[in-house]
Amino acid sequence: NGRRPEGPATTATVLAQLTEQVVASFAQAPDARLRDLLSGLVRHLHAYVTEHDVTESEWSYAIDYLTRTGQLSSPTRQEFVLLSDVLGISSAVDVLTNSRTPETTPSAVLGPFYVEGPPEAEHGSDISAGLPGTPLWVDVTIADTTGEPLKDAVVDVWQANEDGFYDVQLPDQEGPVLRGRLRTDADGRLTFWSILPSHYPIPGDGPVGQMLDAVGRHHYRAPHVHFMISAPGHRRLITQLFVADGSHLDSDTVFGVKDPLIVDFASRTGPAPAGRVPDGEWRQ
Ligand code: MBD
Ligand code: FE
Repeated sequence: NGRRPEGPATTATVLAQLTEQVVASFAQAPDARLRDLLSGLVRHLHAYVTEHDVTESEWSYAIDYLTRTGQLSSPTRQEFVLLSDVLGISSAVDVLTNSRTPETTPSAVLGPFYVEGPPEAEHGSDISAGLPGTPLWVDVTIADTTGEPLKDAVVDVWQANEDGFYDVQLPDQEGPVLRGRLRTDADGRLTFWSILPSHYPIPGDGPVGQMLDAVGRHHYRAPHVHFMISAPGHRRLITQLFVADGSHLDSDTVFGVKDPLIVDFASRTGPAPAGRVPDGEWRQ
């Protein structure tokens, strides 16, 4: 930055005044929450550029980076959710959410690959449409916070394929696969066939991948299945279940693994539910 003739103390004073001026500019905001959030944002960002003595070229790089993050790399995908995820901000907001409303099963981050209105799936049906992979029989019971099974809960599920790609990432995939919407039965239960999810490299061809590479971080999420559970009169629960013998449980790139969400996807062989006879191993 070169020499500052007026000295650092003067610069600090000018900066502090600037911060207070901007914060004061929000004082009349009719929405108190908006005022607090914007004031806090400005305080933190001013402190950030000050502490790190950020240069104009660094700040314009940052703006260009965020601009690229917001650009569509495909018709449905830009990378702001992903950036929030790899910086642990999504997980921080999730921890706050969960601490406010302690659940029997913890929540987990939504991620960038939920698609509204997944196809309706029958109990016992196969949401993998015969894709290659280890067959997975999912049999879960949804209960309320008192442990009472919940009937007629709407449960959206989604996951990646054997190579770690979601349907929307596959150029040759027409329409949804490895997604479904099921309703719990009178016992709060739901069952379906899928395939075992594998560890998964988050999209690496955009600004987020560039940042991970620049700092030498790997791109992997631990294998997981997503759930979004809704029922009238209940808070919605968004969560994930992680495969206990999966990789990257300790180094999930979005910091999304919680111990109670790691479950045994037990190995089985032989005849399976819903009249299936898988060739080799299947999981439950
Ligand atoms: C995913 O599949 C995911 O679930 C999250 C949270 C972030 C990136 C990719
Ligand atoms: Fe995911």
